[in-house]
Amino acid sequence: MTLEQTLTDEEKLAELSLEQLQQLVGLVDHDASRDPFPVSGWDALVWVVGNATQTAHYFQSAYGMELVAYSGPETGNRDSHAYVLTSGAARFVVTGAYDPASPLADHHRRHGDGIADIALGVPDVDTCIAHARASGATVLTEPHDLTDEHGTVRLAAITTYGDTRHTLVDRSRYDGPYLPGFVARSSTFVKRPGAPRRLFQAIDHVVGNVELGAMDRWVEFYNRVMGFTNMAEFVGADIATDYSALMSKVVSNGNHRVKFPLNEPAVGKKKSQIDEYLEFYGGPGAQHVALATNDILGAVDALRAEGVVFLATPDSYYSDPALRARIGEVRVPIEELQRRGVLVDRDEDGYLLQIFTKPLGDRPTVFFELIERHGSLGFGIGNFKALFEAIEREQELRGNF
Ligand code: TYF
Ligand code: FE
Repeated sequence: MTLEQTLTDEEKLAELSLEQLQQLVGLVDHDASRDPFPVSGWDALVWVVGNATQTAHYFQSAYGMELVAYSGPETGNRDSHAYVLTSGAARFVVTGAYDPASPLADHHRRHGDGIADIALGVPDVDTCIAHARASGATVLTEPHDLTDEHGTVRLAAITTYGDTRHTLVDRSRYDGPYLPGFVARSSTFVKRPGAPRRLFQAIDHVVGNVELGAMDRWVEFYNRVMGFTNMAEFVGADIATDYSALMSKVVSNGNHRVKFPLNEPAVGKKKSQIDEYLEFYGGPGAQHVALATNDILGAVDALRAEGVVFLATPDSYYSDPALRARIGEVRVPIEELQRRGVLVDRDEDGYLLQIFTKPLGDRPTVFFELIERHGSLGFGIGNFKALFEAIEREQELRGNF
């Protein structure tokens, strides 16, 4: 298939090709001309944390991200620190209160470390906002321009689940390092000799946890307000109570760069991992970010060397004959996956390799997934049983079950 797509600026900067993206994140062709709310891709994940200075350090030292821009008291921002980090086309903005009266301090008091803004790149902010408003969305920030010597960015924001928002960003007339108010800043890190150039290339999906009974409402929100369509993979009531304790559906934008699985708790014998999240995050929010990599083995090794801890996968997972038969041949011997606890899933389109970290911060809330796709456009449904058992073991260690 040849893709009639254009690369985003972030992808061009990261020297990624359409073919690579097709493999990495399952990019598909899409005619945006009849899209009521065209989305080009991710703009940034904006984190609110208790100590942005140290989280920015962690994302560089452990996750190999590169610092590219900064805003803080020295640049005239008396409210907060903000560090802009990239890895390939992925952009994180890590923010934390400087002024004790900053709204970010309140956000952190309520939610702990988390993702406050899933910002999306759009070619036309005003068209999106007009459609969102007409569809009943709450507009948090009206379309407006921010200008400096690098040009103009047009922005607006709408609300989504919990205190999470989607800022819509058109940076086609801007060539600064991030936004007006930010200055370019580069890492002071010296990478370990032999460390991979970057551990992940793009964001694959961001999962939202919503309250019991709210999943379908949020699926419908993304359908109606943002023109997102439903993807095939879902966890229905039939399998939810057996082992997963959650129900899940996935929506995506036209070109599949942006994929949002949405989970709600299922009532089962144990307290759902989604209930645990909702209790500790203080409501709905972003549960995990899947980072697309073309070398999950190298990434896991590099992350482990920096002390990142992943969920353990029991050896029985790899010796299960049913799994072995279903998985068939993958690009490395199963033993290489087993050594690292990497999970495999296969569907009619191909296979994927994935692994999950433990929660990143002090609360049992947001965590990362690493995903290496080989044709599969799914989310690893074949791994849900093994994965959810691993998550429940952690929940029990925390005393939340
Ligand atoms: O995004 C997904 O659907 C997979 C599976 O708590 C998943 O990564 C779903 C829920 C969850 C952890 C992983
Ligand atoms: Fe996932």
